[in-house]
Amino acid sequence: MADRVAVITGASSGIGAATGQLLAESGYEVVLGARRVERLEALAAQIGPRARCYELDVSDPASVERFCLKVPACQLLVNNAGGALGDEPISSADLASWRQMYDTNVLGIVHMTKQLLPKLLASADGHIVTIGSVAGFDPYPNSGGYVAAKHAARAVMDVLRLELLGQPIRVSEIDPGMVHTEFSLVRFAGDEERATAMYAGMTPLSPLDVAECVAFVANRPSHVDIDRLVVRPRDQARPTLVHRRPADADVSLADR
Ligand code: NDP
Ligand code: 8X3
Repeated sequence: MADRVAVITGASSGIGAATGQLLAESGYEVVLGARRVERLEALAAQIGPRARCYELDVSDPASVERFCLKVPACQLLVNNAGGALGDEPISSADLASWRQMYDTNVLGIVHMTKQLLPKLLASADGHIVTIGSVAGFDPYPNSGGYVAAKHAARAVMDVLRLELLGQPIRVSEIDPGMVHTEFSLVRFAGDEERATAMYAGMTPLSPLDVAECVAFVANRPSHVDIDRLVVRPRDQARPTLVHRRPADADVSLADR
């Protein structure tokens, strides 16, 4: 396992950072990518010699190409970079945000796959793991751009699996429910009060909970392809159905 290389996008925070750390601990060499390089460098220093990091904007094909040129070989690609922007209804959709969410959550997967697929196949045991979301199969109001993007990300993974049948590569999707990361802070444009309120009275998943799912999926024997893994907090049955202890059941996203 010591010579296996994993590329993790969006590794400067949350699920991506936890995945980088855990995969390194389980024997991978990890190549970390994100736009905030100083954060990547801090994480890489913490992980030690098993980690390298480079600037990466998955929505920019030139940035993806530059990044991937620095990765000579690769067995595992974790498409994690992504997130939601805003919580307005479709009637007042901010199209710039919709484009950015599509560029990052969907085309980011395509750009990374196009660049790394030859190396993944050359490894004779490649694996693409994408962090989707429960939003990718269970729509909810006031996040149409994110819901649509995660549905599209799921479609991309499903088509890839069909197209790559017979090749030495697995295609997996992990769909988390609520995870306590910077996700809500980004969605609410830095409004800490709203972001904190999202998790009031309930216990969300931690980034490590999801990283452990990535490691589990990646570390199955080569012939075992976990197509899809859905993981939620016990307190969340559907995106909009969250159990909250009454004392602090104060929510900011309309119908949660
Ligand atoms: P965070 O906001 O904590 O992390 C998001 C990561 O994505 C950051 O490292 C950020 O890095 C990176 N990123 C964003 N845009 C780009 C880009 N254009 N190019 C490269 N990296 C980018 O959130 P999470 O850890 O929660 O999110 C990780 C993934 O998990 C996302 O795909 C999200 O949709 C998904 N998810 C999250 C859930 C949650 O409740 N938190 C639930 C279900 C799925 P930087 O800004 O430095 O580029
Ligand atoms: C985000 C998960 O439950 O907040 O991808 O929609 S949820």
